[in-house]
Amino acid sequence: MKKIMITGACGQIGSELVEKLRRDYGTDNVLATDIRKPAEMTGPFEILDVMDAEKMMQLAQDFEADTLMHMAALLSATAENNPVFAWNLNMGGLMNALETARKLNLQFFTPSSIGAFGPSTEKENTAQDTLQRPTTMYGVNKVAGELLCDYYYTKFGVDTRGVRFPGLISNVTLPGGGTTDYAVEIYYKAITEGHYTSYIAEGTYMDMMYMPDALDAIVDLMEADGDRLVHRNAFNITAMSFEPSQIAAAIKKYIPSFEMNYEVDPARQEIADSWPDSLDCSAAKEEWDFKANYDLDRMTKDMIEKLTLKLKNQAS
Ligand code: VAH
Repeated sequence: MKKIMITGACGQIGSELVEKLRRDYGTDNVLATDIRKPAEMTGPFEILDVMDAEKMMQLAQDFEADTLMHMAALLSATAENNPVFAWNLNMGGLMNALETARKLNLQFFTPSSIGAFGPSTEKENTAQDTLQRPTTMYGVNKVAGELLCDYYYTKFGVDTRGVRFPGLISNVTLPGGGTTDYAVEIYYKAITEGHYTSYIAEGTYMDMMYMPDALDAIVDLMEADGDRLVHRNAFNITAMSFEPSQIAAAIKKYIPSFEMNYEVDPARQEIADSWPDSLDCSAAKEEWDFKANYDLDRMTKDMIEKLTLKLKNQAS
């Protein structure tokens, strides 16, 4: 990777991915694109609606990109509320990105998700290769996307790679429209209000990961020796699996007065119930040495330290 173009650069992953890649590869070697310009962006930026195939192609060509990271997509809860729009955007945008990668011979990354599994998949230690019958539009998009990316590799030789992200937790950009967003919101509320009402029920386990580990995984996979890859789209990866009362207990270690109660959102609970409780990541470990550095306690300590500072600065 030398010159990287990113779509969805203002999203929860995209916004931090741009910063990491600019630190690692040089600011001018990373072109950030999104449908609207962010309030702050130092470095190359272009407005791009991923449904505009011609502009996507033009931007990648003018930038002389050698890598395309396609991060623009609707997340699970939003997609479930707008299924036709979600299909058109998630699949139309992905097809435009894959066609750009094919025509310009770009290395390609796009994320899949634990949402690519459904209720008929084994919940514990979900295998890399197993049944994938998701019951959400987001999951249908992710399975179709995995198959499309593998097709572009086998049919056209595009170097496509992807990971199935668990819920991602970060202290920079709030997620929008996800089922796992509760695991981010809880930290903000713990600091600002000392209380959180969880829309996900107690006992609902989901795989999760701190954003620094997610960003490292993207770069490690993209820099991995392609000859080692048996799988490509997309690798199971996770760092931890927890349910709401466990993250609340982790927060209480640092904010003893913190309290949580539950008001379950049936729509997002139904999505969460259809996903695995824990993933088997052995393929990622064997094929490109995946590892995660943050567990629940280390992440919680870092989240509370960083968010306390950020929210204090915002208030001043
Ligand atoms: C969502 N954060 O909740 C995303 C992610 C595994 C969850 O795909 O939709």
